[in-house]
Amino acid sequence: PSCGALERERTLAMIKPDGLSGNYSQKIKEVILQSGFDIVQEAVVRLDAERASVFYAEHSERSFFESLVKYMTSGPVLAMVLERPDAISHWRTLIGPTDARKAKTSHPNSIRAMCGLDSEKNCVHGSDSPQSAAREISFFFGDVKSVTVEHDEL
Ligand code: RTP
Ligand code: MG
Repeated sequence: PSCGALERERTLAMIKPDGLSGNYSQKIKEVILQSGFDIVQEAVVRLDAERASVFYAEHSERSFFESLVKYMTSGPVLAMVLERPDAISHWRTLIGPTDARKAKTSHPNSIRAMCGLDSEKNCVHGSDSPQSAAREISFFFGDVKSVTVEHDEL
């Protein structure tokens, strides 16, 4: 249907290990709810190196990859499915630029300005496209469409 801006959309948000250990979850959730998102699903997850590498596979050739995997496995993360119209780009705008140091000067009201440290330890993640959102939501919460029921369970 062509309901445009009113159509609800889902994105995958994550509070990274530094955000959780720094006790920013409540503050970040307040921003989420005040911004009109519903938190559809949430889970605290501990990623191992293999899972973190799969999540960030698009960066596997980058010089920062090893350090990124170490960071993402340094403690548990909080994964959330957020829903509202235009959820993907709205959440990306709220979190601010990748480099939290830049965020503090150019986007002082952003979430990364509030709880991030530098270009790696930036406390939150957001899907960057509908394709990424679909992949990342199934990464954490499973793909409902692909669930199969064994015949003898029926
Ligand atoms: P994210 O995927 O986590 O939401 O972040 P993003 O789109 O803003 O940035 P991206 O380019 O996808 O990078 C993924 C994560 O890798 C770490 N990073 N470190 N040391 C560095 O130069 C560097 N660059 C990126 C950050 O944790 C970034 O969020
Ligand atoms: Mg990214």
